[in-house]
Amino acid sequence: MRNPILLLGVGGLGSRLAPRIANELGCACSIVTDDEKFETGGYPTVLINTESWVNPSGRKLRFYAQASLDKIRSLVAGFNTVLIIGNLAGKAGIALCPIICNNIKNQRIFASHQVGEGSYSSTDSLPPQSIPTSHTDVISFVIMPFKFEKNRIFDAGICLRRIRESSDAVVVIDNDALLDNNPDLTISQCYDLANQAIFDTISSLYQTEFHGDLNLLGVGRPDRESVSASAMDSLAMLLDSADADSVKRTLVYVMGGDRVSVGAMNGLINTVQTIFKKDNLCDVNLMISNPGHINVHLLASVISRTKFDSYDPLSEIIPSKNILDWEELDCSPEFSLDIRSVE
Ligand SMILES: Nc1nc2c(ncn2[C@@H]2O[C@H](COP(=O)(O)OP(=O)(O)OP(=O)(O)O)[C@@H](O)[C@H]2O)c(=O)[nH]1
Ligand SMILES: [Mg+2]
Repeated sequence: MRNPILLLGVGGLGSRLAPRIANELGCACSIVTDDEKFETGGYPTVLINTESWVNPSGRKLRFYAQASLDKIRSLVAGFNTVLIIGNLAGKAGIALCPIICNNIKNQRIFASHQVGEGSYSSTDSLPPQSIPTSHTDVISFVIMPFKFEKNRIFDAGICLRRIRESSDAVVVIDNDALLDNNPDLTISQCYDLANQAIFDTISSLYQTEFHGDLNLLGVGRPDRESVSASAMDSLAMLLDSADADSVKRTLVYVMGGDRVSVGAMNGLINTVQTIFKKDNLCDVNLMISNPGHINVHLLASVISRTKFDSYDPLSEIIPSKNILDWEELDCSPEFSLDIRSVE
């Protein structure tokens, strides 16, 4: 990961979480949202203008977002790493995250093309920001819906697939796995846990290596008595979304690690290694945060199938190269027809 780093909050959750993390870390933050009431707090913000639509569908929102792509490009200009925080359980996250990732990727391809061909000179009409952003790395942090959010599951599955294609790494926090393994928690406690885990992971960025795969984030509960109990929560959450055999690499975050005994730490790592059967591939990250709480998160790189593939069942049969217009994101353009479509 290379400096300068930008945290880009997308949609409702992104715009709530990104400023909080940026404030703590002291790094740059920008927001893309469709919420007119969003208080920017001084952060550079692109507001998607949906004209007269009060509650546009996701596809309508995506259509209107295309008019703001230049503004989004200038938000990320000059940054070497962009960390996108988006909610694939939310309408805005589903609508905007894929086009933002795609936009940054295409810009990268375009810029390297220009440089590769040697056709760029300072007098070209190419905007100056195209050069510094030519190697922007994109790491996307996305939240997946609860299984009862049936209307979001399919779109979230497709959206995740698109984001994987245009990001250098994706970190997934699955609300559903969190709920499955902690049914006693209230929804807001679930949110807090997931958001804290994103916060902890991004806060320890400088000690973390992301691999260009899908990374699943298992979240431990801070109210457990021991590290191993908290680690079991994270493990259960991970194994809810993927098989242990498909995990290529695991990173163990121990929050409040200064208060954990060396014996407990050793036991924890041995257990994780046994489960994933990958000797020497377990990194231990000791994080001293959250005073008073000892907590374990697991970040696992997954190489094969996850449960999210089944969110879009056809994708398991038909590869994306065989899907007509896969590169074109579906949206609802504004046409003036005699037949009204009321969304
Ligand atoms: N983990 C977590 N999930 C959230 C949070 N907020 C919303 N969600 C998920 O997103 C779903 C939709 O909630 P919304 O409040 O519409 O989310 P939003 O990000 O504001 O969505 P938009 O307004 O479309 O941007 C919820 O049912 C949750 O699954 C949060 O703070 N943490
Ligand atoms: Mg919202």
